[in-house]
Amino acid sequence: MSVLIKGGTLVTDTQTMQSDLLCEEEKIVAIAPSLEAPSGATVIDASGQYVMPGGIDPHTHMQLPFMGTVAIEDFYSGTAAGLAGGTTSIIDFVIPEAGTSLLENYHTWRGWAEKSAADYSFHVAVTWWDDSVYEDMGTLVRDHGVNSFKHFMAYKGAMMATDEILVSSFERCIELGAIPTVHAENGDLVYHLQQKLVAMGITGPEGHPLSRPPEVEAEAANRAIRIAETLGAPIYIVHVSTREALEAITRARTNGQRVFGECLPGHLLFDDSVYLNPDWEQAAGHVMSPPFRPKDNQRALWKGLQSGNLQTTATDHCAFCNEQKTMGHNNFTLIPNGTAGIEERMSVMWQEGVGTGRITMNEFVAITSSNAARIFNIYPKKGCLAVGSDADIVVWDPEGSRTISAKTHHSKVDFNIFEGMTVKGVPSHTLSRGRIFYKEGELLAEEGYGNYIDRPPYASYYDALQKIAGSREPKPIARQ
Ligand code: DUC
Ligand code: ZN
Ligand code: ZN
Repeated sequence: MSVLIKGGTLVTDTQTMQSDLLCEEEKIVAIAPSLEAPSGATVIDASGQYVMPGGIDPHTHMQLPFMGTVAIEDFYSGTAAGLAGGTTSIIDFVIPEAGTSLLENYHTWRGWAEKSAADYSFHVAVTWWDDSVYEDMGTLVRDHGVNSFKHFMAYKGAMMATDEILVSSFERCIELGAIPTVHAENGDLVYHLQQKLVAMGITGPEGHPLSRPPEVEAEAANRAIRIAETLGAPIYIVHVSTREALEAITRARTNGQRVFGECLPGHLLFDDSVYLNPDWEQAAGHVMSPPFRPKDNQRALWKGLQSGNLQTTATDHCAFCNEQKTMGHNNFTLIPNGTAGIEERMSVMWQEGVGTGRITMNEFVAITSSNAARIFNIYPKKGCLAVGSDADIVVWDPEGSRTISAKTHHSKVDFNIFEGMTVKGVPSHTLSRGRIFYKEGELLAEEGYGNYIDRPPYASYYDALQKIAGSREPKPIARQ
C-alpha cells in the first residue's frame, strides 16, 4: 500500500520545506519536491497544510489499576483517541505492586496492550527492591526492549520508592544503559499533609493542592537530581509542574548534568483555582498529581520549553469517569488521581504554543515528538521524517478548528479538562506506519494494529557514565 502526501510543507524539529512525501510498506520511501504517485497509491492533497512526524506521548496510563479502581481508557480506546489527535505512539507504564515480579507484570501489560491501535512501548516502574528486581531489570533491557525505569517518589504505602530504592535502581540503570525517570513528589510530606488536612475537616478537592504544595515537588526533584548526579546517572523528570522543580533542572543542566524534563498541557494552561469550583464533579475532575499550580508556574513552564530546559510534552493520560472520582466524595485523598488528554495534546500545544508565538513550528515538533524519540532512543525510527523512518505522520491543518468536549471526544471518559476550548490547528490525516487511521474527522482506528516498540539501551550514555564512575569494567549489553 502506497500513500503519497502531495503539496504540503514538511516540518521537522530542524527543517521546514516544501516537499512531497511517499510512504510504502510502513516506511517513508521518498521525500522530494515533486513525486509521481505510483499506480494504486492513495494521494493526500496537503496543500496549505503541514506534514509532521506523528506525536509521541511518552507518558500514558491506559487501564491502570490505581487507587482502588482501574483507569477507564483501555489500550485500544486510548491509542485510537490519540490517532484522532495526531499522536501515533505512546510509552505507557508497567507498575508492579511491591513484592511482585517486574517481568511477570511486564508480560501482563504486554497482553493488555495487544489491542492497541497505534504503536506502544513501556517504562517499567521499580516499586520495591531485592535481587530479583535487579535481575529482572537486566532481562527487560537485554531481551524486552525496555530502556527506562520509573520511580514514584510519592504514593506512600503503595508504589513509593524510598531513597534506598532510588539509589539501587539508578545504579542498576547505569550498568544497563537505561534511563531512570521519576515522579518527583515527597511522599512522606504528602501523606503527612493529607492526614493533617483531613483531621482539620478539609475533605473536599480543595485539599488536594494543599496536600501537595510546590515545595513537595521541589524537594523531590532536587533530591532525585542530586542522587543521579552523585551516581552519574542521567535522569528524566515526568510532569514538571512548578517553577522550583524547573529551576532544579535548569541548574543541573547548566552544570552539564543530563537531566530531562517533561511537562503537560494542563499544567501549562490551568492554575489551582480549578479546585475551588463549587461544583464537586468539576473540581474532582481536575484531581491529578502533581496538581494544577498557582498562576506564576504556568509562565515558568512555558519559559522552560522555550529555553529547552524542558524537552517533552506528555499527557499522563489516566482517565477516570465522574463516578470513579466519587470514591473520594467525603475524602479528597481517595479521589482517583488522573486526567486525560491524549487526543487534545497536539492541538492544545499548537494553539497555545505556535498560535501565540511562544514556540516555533519546529519547536512544536521537537516537544511533541522528536525529543521524546531521542531521549527514549527510538529516533529516527520514530519522531522523524526521513527515508527509512516509520511512516508515522500527521497532516496538520493550521486553519482547521474544533471545540473540545467530552460529548464529542473519542476517549471513553466522560470528563475533559479542556471542555469548551476552541482550538485552531487540527490534524486532517493521521498515518501510523503508512496507513491512514484518521481522515478529516473520521476515525478509522483498527484494534490490534499497534506494534510494540523495542527501545535499545543507551550505549553512548553507558560508555560516558562508565568513564565518570570509573570504578567498573565496561560490560557491553548483548542484545539477542
Ligand atoms: N498521577 C496521576 O494523576 N495519575 C496517575 C499517576 C500519577 O502520578
Ligand atoms: Zn506521576
Ligand atoms: Zn503518570
